[in-house]
Amino acid sequence: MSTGRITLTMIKPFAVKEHHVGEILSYIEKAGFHIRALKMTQMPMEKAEKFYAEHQGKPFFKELTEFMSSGPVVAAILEKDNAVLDFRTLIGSTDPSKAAEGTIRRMFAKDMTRNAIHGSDSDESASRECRFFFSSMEEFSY
Ligand code: 3AN
Repeated sequence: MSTGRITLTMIKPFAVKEHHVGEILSYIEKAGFHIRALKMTQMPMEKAEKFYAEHQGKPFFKELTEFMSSGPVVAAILEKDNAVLDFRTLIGSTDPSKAAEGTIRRMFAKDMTRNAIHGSDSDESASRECRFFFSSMEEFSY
């Protein structure tokens, strides 16, 4: 059960290339999430493989890591009550054809790989992923 106040998101490369960063961040803030940290960065292949280590060996791993290292992502630490679950509701299903109306993936995703945005799947993943992208000096409570 995820009850913590923190989650990690990444706006994925094609959504950045297609200029959806501002609109997606706007949906996130309007849904009540507080941005504690924010950066644009590009993961080299080894970093993408580390971030998605739990999926190593799955048929989509190579496509996923190649895509995620193909261009810049926008990563953010988000804060809200029940952050992990509420954020996964806001982004919608991994498969955009199954994502509910009004979700970020329904609006911006192209397919399972290019599904626009990442959200942590548990409090434990959120902690690991936040430290993966940000140092304590890059995170703010204001
Ligand atoms: P989510 O991002 O919804 O938590 P995960 O953690 O199961 O989904 O998968 C991580 C990422 O791997 C997804 N965002 C998606 O880009 C990719 N992925 C997952 N399952 C598939 C699949 N069956 N085919 C292609 N890509 C997939």
